[in-house]
Amino acid sequence: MGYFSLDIKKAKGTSDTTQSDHIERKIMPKNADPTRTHLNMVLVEYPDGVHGRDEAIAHRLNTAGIRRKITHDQVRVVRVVLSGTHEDMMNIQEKGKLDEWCNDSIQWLQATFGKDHVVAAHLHMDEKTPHIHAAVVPIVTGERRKAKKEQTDGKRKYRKKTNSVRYRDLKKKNETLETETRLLQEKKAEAQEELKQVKAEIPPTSSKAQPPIRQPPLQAVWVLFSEVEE
Ligand SMILES: [Mn+2]
Repeated sequence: MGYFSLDIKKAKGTSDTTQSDHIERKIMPKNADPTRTHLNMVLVEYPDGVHGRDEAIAHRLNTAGIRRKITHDQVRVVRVVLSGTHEDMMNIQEKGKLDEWCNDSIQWLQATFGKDHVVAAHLHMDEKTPHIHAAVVPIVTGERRKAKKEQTDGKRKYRKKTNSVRYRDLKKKNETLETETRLLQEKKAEAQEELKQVKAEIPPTSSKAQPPIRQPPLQAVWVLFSEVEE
């Protein structure tokens, strides 16, 4: 008996372009065999007008009805790689069952993460072992499990501050601002003093701006050279 392998990673940043370029072979990875790249397959159909993995991710985010702004630190896509041991995958391929394996894998992804969230999937045949790269957009329509857990645990995330707490916070904030103001005033006084000293050290003649030296027009220079040469 062999193993099925599942690798799940969140993509960092606001787009996953580099990863898409590798998956779609716009950038050829060193370990890929270009003579077999034509065997790679797109396993999830894109909506009309959507071309490729990047657009599919963006399209899902734009059409999922998200009402709140997505912050820069929120995960936009989860990378899922499905494969198996080399022996098993070769065995599946030799028996002509790779299509079946792909179908099963896509069905599992859709059943697990929701059909609309599985926005892209590519079968790679040009590396050592056949595998699928899937892109899952992690949108949750209900409450997040973590938020729900916090509520049941009794620690509400946004508790209203009591007036005494607010008074303490505001007092501290004011004190900080006063200190910052004082420091800035001191800095300003120092800078002004320095400016005065430097100004006093400048000799009076050099303070006058020199008139700019006029360069002859370029064409005139060229004519001059031609005349000299001929
Ligand atoms: Mn790959």
